[in-house]
Amino acid sequence: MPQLEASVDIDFQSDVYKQAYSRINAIVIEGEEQAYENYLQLTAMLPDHEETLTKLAKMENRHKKGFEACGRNLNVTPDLEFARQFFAQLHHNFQNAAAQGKLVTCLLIQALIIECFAIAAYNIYIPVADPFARKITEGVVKDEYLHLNFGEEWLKANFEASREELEEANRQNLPLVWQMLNQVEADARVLGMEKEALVEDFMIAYGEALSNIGFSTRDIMRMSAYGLRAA
Ligand code: PL3
Ligand code: FE2
Ligand code: FE2
Repeated sequence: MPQLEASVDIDFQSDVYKQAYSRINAIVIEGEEQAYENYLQLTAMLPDHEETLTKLAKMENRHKKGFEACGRNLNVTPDLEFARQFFAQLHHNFQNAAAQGKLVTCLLIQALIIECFAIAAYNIYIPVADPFARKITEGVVKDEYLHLNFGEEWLKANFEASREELEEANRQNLPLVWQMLNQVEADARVLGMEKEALVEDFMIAYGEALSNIGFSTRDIMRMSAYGLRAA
């Protein structure tokens, strides 16, 4: 298990580690902040689920605080400007969809794509994290499964009506994930995380989600590799 052994060799106080951490930590903080805002925004489109969505949003706010503490613990200042750029396009697509009342697209972006990205990243990070961040991340990742589950359940219950919009939203947004992974590849490796492992875990989580919603294996193969070759 190279991922587990790697943690022994990592110098969490080295300049190269802290440099990489300033960007990855910022990405996670910004991602949690946007997730918080996105779930609050979703309450307007899903008033029946207002209470649940507000709970999910509050979890995201706690996650953000947890990851801010991880940065402070290592004496790292997060590069938030970098992180805003990192999320700019996905953020734009969510806002655009929300402005058009495209609930299905918003759910695909936040509850499926972003949550699966987070689940993959956090699970890969846990064995190579410093002890403080490991504890925090273990708590966070449990919540992310609840967020993913919310999206899955709603989309499953509305599968036939959502199907076409899901396919279109997948086509537009999944290629962004591969681009984002390319952008963090070098920094993630410094933290002991391999891009191949991130891609694999993302594919598994996303494929399972699509399956739970009602897509066939054939659909999933087609959809989940969308844009991967160009990346
Ligand atoms: C929503 O709950 C969370 C949104 C956060 C998205 C995170 C994406 C992380 C990609 C960067 C890979 C390294 C992660 C390291 C973990 C501290
Ligand atoms: Fe979160
Ligand atoms: Fe989440």
